[in-house]
Amino acid sequence: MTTAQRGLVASAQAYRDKMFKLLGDGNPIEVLAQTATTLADIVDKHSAPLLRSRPFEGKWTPNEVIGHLTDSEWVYGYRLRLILCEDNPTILGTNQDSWVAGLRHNESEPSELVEIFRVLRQFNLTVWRRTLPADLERTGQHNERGPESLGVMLRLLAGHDLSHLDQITRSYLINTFKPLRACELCKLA
Ligand code: NI
Repeated sequence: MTTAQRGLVASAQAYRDKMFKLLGDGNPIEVLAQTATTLADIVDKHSAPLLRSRPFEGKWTPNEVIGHLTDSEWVYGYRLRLILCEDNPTILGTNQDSWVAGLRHNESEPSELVEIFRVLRQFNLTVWRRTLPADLERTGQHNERGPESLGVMLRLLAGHDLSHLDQITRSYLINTFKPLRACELCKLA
C-alpha cells in the first residue's frame, strides 16, 4: 500500500468513526426510514428560492444537499445489491461535487427531489430489511477505502443521513448561516 493509499484509508476510518458517533445506539434501519419524512417537512416549511440559495460561494445549497442524498441513495442501493449478490465485488468511489454540479440538482424542484429520494429509499429499505446477520458481514472492495462490509455501509448511510439533515436544519435554515461544508464533511464517496 502506498503512503497516499494509507492516508485515504486513515481518513476513511476517521470519517466512519464520525458517522458511527452520530448514529450512536440508534437503529440504522429506523433512521433510514425516517429521513424522507424529515426532508419533506423541510421542503414544506421553506421556499424553493431559499432552498436553492447559496450564501457561500463554492458550498452546497440545501437543495443540492437533497440532490446529493438522492445520488447517495442511488449509489448505495447499487452497492448493496452488488455486495449482497456477488462475491467481494469492486466498489468505485464517486466525485460527489462533480455529480451535484453535473446533474444540476439546484435546478430541480426541491419537492420533486424529495419524492425521488423517498421512492429510492423505500426500494432500498425493502432490501436492507430482508438482510440476515450473515449478509451484513459480506464485503466489497472499495477502490479507495479498502474492504467494507454491508453492516458498516448500513451504519455509515444512517450516520450520513443524520449529518446532512443536521447540516440543512441547524447550520443553515435556522439562521445561523454557517457555510454548508459540502463534502469536506461528507466522504461517503
Ligand atoms: Ni454526503
